[in-house]
Amino acid sequence: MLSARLFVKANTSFTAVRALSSSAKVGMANSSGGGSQSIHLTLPETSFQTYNVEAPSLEVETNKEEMLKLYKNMNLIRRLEMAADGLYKAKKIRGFCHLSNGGEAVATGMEAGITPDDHIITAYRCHGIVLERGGSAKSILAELVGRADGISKGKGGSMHMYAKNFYGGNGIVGAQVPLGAGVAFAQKYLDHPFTTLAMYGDGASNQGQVFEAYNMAKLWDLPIIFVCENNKYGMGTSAERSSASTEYYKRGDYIPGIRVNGMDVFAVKQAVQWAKDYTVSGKGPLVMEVATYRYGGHSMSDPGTTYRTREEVQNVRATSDPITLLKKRIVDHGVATEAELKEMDKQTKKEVDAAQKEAEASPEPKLDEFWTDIYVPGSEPPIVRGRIASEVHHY
Ligand SMILES: Cc1ncc(C[n+]2csc(CCOP(=O)(O)OP(=O)(O)O)c2C)c(N)n1
Ligand SMILES: [Mg+2]
Repeated sequence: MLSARLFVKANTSFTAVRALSSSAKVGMANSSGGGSQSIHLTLPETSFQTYNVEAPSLEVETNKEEMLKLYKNMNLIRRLEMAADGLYKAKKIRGFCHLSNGGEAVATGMEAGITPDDHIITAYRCHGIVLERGGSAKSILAELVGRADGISKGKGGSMHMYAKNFYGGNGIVGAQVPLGAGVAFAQKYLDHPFTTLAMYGDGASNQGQVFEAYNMAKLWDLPIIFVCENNKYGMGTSAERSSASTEYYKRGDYIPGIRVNGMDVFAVKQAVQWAKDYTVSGKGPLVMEVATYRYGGHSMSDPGTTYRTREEVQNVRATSDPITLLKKRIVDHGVATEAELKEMDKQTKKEVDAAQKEAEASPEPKLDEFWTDIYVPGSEPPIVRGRIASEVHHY
């Protein structure tokens, strides 16, 4: 009974794949052909719900090049996570590992809506964002298997990866939210016209520190977007069980908010672009709830089937999958055929397979690396203790 109720709830905020194609049409603003031919999309009205702010436009301009790039990136994330899944099951990845299958449109849409100079901080479900922020598939997979070519030199693992203007990969639920406010404060202090996306989950949304960060951000009108990634569960607890209100976009009270269909990469891009303009214009913070879903368990140690039904997962896959949604748009607009996209998928798989091979061939980090990247060079104390009291390193 409970799972049947969740099943319905989990799908109310998604837009079915079928609903999108009817409202889209191709424009010919630039008839020179190739990647620059303008394509006009009208997003479904269900794409956005707002709180104390006017919604972004549903009219979107894109082109062939962008559509294929978004498709490629989302597929790359999915393949990468599939490779991680296999490596974990083969016991080549140890420790924690949280995958983001189902949530690809969030990472890809966010990056498409900002520039590399904007900032992102998130929790542990971070592989796709690292990829979007410029980390290579090889560097991410090498990090997962603890090798020297890893993006954190094999010392961080799944939850602790960084890239330019990306501050992790944080394992403590919610802790990244005030840190994100700090990053946004730095932008304001330095007079930089860049926004910060501070991401957290539905499970983190009720923490006190989230509301403390909201308060400081509004007091100082910081250029920050508090992105609540509502994937319907925090570990094995549904959003409805943990939150007295699941309207996470209204949780900012005095901060305006927006709920976005997080399964539609163009809706995410449009909302983030709009939110960036809003937050850097001096109007202060926004709360953005992205409605998404995770196909896998919370982490690799959770089969993800004890607190929800297999039918629920299958139903989301069948009706709201972000990659299928974009694929349909691409085909409907004559940008590429199913066969051409299949060929692209094959190529993406090959790339990830090659990256995995290279990652596994990478050496383990040298033992000297135990003592690096702890302090800013020049600020080290005379000694640092190792794993046991007698293991001491002198700088
Ligand atoms: C302070 C703290 N409390 C508890 C945990 C254990 N924990 C890890 S993830 C998680 C659930 C978080 O769910 P959500 O915020 O919805 O993120 P999601 O995993 O769905 O992406 C919990 C309770 C933790 N890592 N940190
Ligand atoms: Mg969650």
